[in-house]
Amino acid sequence: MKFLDVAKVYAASGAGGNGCIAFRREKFIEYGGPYGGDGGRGGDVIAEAVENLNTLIDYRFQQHVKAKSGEGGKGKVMTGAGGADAIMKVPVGTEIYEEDGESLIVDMATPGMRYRLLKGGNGGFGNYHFKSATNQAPEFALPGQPAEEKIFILKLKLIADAGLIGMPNAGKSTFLSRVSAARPKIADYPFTTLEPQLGVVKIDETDFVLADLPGLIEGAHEGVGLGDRFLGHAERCASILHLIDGTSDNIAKTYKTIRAELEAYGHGLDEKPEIVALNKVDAIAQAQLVKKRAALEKACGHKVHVISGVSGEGINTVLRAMAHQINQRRLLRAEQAEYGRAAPLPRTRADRQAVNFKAPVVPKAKLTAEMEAARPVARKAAAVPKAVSKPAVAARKVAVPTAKPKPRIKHTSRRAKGNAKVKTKTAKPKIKIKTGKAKARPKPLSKTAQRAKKKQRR
Ligand SMILES: Nc1nc2c(ncn2[C@@H]2O[C@H](COP(=O)(O)OP(=O)(O)OP(=O)(O)O)[C@@H](O)[C@H]2O)c(=O)[nH]1
Ligand SMILES: [Mg+2]
Repeated sequence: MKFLDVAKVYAASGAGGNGCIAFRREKFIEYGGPYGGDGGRGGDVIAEAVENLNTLIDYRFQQHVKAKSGEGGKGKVMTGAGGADAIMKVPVGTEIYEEDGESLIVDMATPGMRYRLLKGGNGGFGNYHFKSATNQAPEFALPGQPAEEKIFILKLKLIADAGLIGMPNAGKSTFLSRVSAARPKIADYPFTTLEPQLGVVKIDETDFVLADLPGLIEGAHEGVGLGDRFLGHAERCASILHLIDGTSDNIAKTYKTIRAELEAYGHGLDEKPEIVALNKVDAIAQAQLVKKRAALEKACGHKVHVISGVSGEGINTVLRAMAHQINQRRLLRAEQAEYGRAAPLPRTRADRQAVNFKAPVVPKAKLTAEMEAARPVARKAAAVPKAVSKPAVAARKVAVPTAKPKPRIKHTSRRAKGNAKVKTKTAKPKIKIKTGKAKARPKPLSKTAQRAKKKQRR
């Protein structure tokens, strides 16, 4: 698939549907009143970062993105259907700019991220909405809100962990093909690579994405050669591998030229940690190699790796140095994500005390001992409701156990209450129940006594 890292897109959201003017006309319903529904909402234009894309080529063929408009309202107070959103799928790492290409709107840096670029218009109110006591038959409705339109510039900055930079023919593509499964074009003429190539590298326990960028030459920042437009892809890299062709004559000058281009480009690229490697050592004599290496170390001021993309010499050492830098950044990002996360709300009392340092922090053991002492008193007080009168409280049964252990009363019949003695299901031990009411109640008469009483009354 062809690589495209800049695209211009004309986008428009959906307009809102118009409100409806309608009146209720039904048999047996006089003065039905206003009956027009609201218009539907227009669709939004939403950008979504997706993982399985690594080019903006789709926007070369589809430069216009338009969301659907909302439908108008209908009679019977029916609201119009909302318009569908237009989703712009972009590769992860795409930056979306205003039309000027300078003002950044959003950086779609994380997979699955969604951002609303344009808002759909709201639907207009139907005449049912304006019904009131003073205007019972409004003959007007509102039109839907208009759509928004805008031109966006999309710029893709590949999410690679490491980038390969250097002069044309330095052996960048050869190195990428050696360390990954990528198969970029390799040839002994300058500017063989015309667009960035990605490859996945595995060294020890680390996997990372390596980007092979087109070569830089003197004056690239002014547009010479392919210019510095692809350097944007190195901006997000944790590590930069600067390859220098060991077979060339003036190695120190080559190094300084590329550094000058990085500084001219800016965007923090010149401050990134850099690993310098002298390439094609298989084609250099040992005596010359020592001299060249010393010259390069003097120019860059730090260690220079000696490698060969063809023979594979020194490649693992360079990859390990890159992996170290990448892992360091990954750790840093993980830490930032951890500390940047909002603290959870305090749930327990101890948590709240930890947050609100003014609250006295009482040791838990001490607190429970005090509470234990206070608990029975509090329970007794709670057991007597205020609304109950004193005689009623007196009449309440008070069970006094005559023996231990204390049994539970499972069932008490009325007669048992009257007899002032209760037989529990467990039978033993016996419980005496003192009841004020029970004493006052007369003993039930026997049947013969009842008959005699009746006769007396007659
Ligand atoms: N002897 C030797 N030749 C190499 C080595 N690496 C690359 N070459 C040769 O150098 C030439 C250029 O290699 P590329 O990998 O295409 O160089 P590049 O940096 O990608 O060049 P551009 O894409 O034009 O920027 C090819 O002919 C390779 O065979 C190496 O380690 N040793
Ligand atoms: Mg190349």
